[in-house]
Amino acid sequence: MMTRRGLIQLLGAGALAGAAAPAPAQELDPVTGLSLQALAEGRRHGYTPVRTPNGRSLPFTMEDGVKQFHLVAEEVEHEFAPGCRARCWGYNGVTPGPTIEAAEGERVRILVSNRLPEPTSVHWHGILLPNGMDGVSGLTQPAIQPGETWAYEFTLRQAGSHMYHPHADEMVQMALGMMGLFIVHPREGNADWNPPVDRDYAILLHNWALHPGTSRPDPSVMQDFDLWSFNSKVYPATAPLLAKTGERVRIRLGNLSMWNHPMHLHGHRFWVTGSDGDRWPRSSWRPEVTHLVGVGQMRDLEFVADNPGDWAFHCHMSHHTMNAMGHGIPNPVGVDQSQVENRIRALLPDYMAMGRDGMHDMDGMAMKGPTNTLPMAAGNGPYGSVGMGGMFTVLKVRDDLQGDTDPGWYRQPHGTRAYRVNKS
Ligand SMILES: [Cu+2]
Repeated sequence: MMTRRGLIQLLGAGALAGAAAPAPAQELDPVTGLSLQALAEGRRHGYTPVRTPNGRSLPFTMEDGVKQFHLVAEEVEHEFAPGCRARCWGYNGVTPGPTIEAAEGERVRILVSNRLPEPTSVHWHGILLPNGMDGVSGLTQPAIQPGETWAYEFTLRQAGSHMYHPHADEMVQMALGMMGLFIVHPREGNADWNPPVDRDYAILLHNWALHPGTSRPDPSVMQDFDLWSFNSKVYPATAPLLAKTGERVRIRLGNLSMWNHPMHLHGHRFWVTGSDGDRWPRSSWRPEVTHLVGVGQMRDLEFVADNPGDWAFHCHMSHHTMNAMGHGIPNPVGVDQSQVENRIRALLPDYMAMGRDGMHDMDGMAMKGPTNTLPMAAGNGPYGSVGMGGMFTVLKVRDDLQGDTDPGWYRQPHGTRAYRVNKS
């Protein structure tokens, strides 16, 4: 008869073998779109795996009880939205790099291979670790030279929302897209994280100086950026956030851009429940509809999706919900340009006099920009142009949501939509 101790040993060995053996890492669950590996880890530790809109989690292998990841720093071909591509830098073929997910208490090893033309390093932003694992080139380690692979290894002593990014030529490497999310799930039974969420989204906020007509982000720009992104995508290419009515949702927001972003959610009140510092005590949670995510910060927003509809979620800096546009131009609002338009066309054949009555006509339908350049605002909703770009997406709350399938546009119940009073 098997002793209790023997049974535990057998189960332990089985669990280890199961984790180490097949690695169906890239195989996706058809219902949620999450990887089978991430779902299995969530079941094992009792958490909901994180969803990275327009992105994915980094697969791992188990090596002698250590959860091992491999990041490859390299140049990547990236599409911000259809019609706009650029040569960026990232990890494993994408920007932002894949999301690293692990559980509180686990030991992780992260191999970093440098396929860039210059030295790099990786800093684990917000993670408590030994000094020599902090990834600050020159200070805590020599830089990782092109062609080299280095290993970082540490035990996760905390749960929370964190990030990773280079700490070598940061200005250039981050401006070109090198960054990623590092989510540490709470160990099972950690009451600080109650109630658990049904959907856990994670988004990195960033800005890019991809000047009209070019295809390589310009790292020298400090303020006047051309593109503002969620996980390196701009609206209308940002994936919608989905929730079934009644589900508890978390949105983890990290900001590695050069601006602060007041993030605004329509139709719901959320609670700010934590930062990359830690899970906040319940007494510090507060209800908001707009919350500032400062440069270098992370914030966790949580709410119950109790209001069906298509709800805007966006940065409230109005230039941050725009795609490429000129700054520092003369103000055209209210100026009759009809006499000068033809004279300018003699010099610039495609010139369009615009902006007299506002800039709504600068959306994708009306205006064609230089090659590889998105219109300032675009996106079509059920009632016409949404006239947005950049840091904008839609939270879709539905009673009958099926898995992670986009349910299309919301059908508002009769008599619940704003209505026209007179014809113009
Ligand atoms: Cu913003």
